[in-house]
Amino acid sequence: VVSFPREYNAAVDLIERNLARGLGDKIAYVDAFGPVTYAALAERVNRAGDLLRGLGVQIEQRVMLVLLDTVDFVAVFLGAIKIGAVPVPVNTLLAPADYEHLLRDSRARVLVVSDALLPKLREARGRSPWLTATVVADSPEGGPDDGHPRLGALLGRAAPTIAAAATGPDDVAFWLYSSGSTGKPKAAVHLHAHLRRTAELYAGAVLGMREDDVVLSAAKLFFAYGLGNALTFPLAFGATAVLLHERPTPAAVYRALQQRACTVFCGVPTLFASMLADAAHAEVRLPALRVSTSAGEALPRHVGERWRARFGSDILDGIGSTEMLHIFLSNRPGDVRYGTTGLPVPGYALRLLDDDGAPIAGAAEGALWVSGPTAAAAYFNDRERSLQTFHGPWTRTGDRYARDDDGYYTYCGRADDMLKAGGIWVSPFEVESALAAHPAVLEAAVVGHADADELVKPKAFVVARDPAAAGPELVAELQRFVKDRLAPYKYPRWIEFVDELPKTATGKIQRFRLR
Ligand code: 3SK
Repeated sequence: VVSFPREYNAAVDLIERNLARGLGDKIAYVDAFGPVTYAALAERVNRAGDLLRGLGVQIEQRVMLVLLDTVDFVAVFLGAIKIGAVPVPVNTLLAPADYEHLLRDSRARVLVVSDALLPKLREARGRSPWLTATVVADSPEGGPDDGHPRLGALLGRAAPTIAAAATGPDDVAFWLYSSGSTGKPKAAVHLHAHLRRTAELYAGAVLGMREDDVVLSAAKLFFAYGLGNALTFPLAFGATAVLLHERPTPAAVYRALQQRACTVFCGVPTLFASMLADAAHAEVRLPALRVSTSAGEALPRHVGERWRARFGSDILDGIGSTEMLHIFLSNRPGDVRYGTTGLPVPGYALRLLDDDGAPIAGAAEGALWVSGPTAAAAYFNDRERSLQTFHGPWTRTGDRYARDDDGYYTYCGRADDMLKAGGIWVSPFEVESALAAHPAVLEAAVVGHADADELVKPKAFVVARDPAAAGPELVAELQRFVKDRLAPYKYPRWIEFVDELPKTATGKIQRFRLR
């Protein structure tokens, strides 16, 4: 792990190092508009920085990005960082009222929004007392601009070279909103040093990312997992990233993986399961793929094993968080234990705490805390929730984990999703995993539900692989299936079939909504 100079700017580091290495003509990105070389990207980053300066954005001021995954996202994100401003990429799937909160909370001065998404921000824009300009970026399908300037035209008039702000490694570089499972989103404040650190600790040391990699992330860039996968890591290693602006359906992902001969694929468990279940692509093989990663929620063992059997490469299940920026606990190439989340990523320390908050040694189950050099400095303007999460060098993850004698960690569920049935703790995740092992189940979520006597028991919401099969017979079959595998008190007393499960942008099941 290299130490940082006193003056350090993350955008300069991620972009200019590749030019110094002679990679100017190499393809950095392929998006829906075509390929972009490292030299062209460097220029576009400069132009974006210059245009933001021209709009009056000053050091430490926020710029909100509501952008689909195209190279414009990368250019505006890094251009803002280069001038010392603070980009705040936000979820592109939110409702209009959510954007009003985010614009006010962040006090963003400039909004850069994809034209296809502008209609959702029309009202929110007008209600923000801080916003001074809106810039509209082209999306592949097109959309309105309501008379606001187009990003492409502004970039064309901006300067191709600019001086970087004299920032340091501990300066604020960007914010990411963490949705959590309850409450209003809160902004995790990240520093210039954090991007390079995640690249070294996870992408370099765990994934072994290198210059000849071609990376596809199904997780979007506005999400910490996607930001690392498709922005920080490829740029840190001079690799190539493929950006998908559309929804990552199995068909879209298979197409991109095949067409671009991707070597690294970053997905989430539901997508891996749907790709394996997709009969239309049952014959597809992916010979270029050397490794995949999974995060967002724990990867069921059978999904990993079936992927390995089908494609001959592994999925490395890991866990990270918006607060820690990327993955801090993960399986390793050549050392994958499906059903577990593996070992701590070197550079991060983990501990399990008991119900009294005392650290537990050896094999045990408890609340997972993490310490490492990429932890957010705080949640912006939220002292109360910062105090609950950040304790000196330690960050409370809110997850429960079991550690075995060999030091491998297995996910037990969110601390606040645990339920007690008959006075005994039940991990919803354990029941969900048992259900997901049944061939008729695509995915499942389990919550506590009170029976007629007000006693809480597990209830399951199940997405059936074949909706026509969802009925009383399947309910009885699934209940029997779980009883055969788990302690009897854990079986779901009720099963409701649903079309899909409510999830956060990061793919975590929102059990509170089901409750
Ligand atoms: O959900 C995760 O495991 C994750 C991984 C990397 C970065 C961010 C998150 C939330």
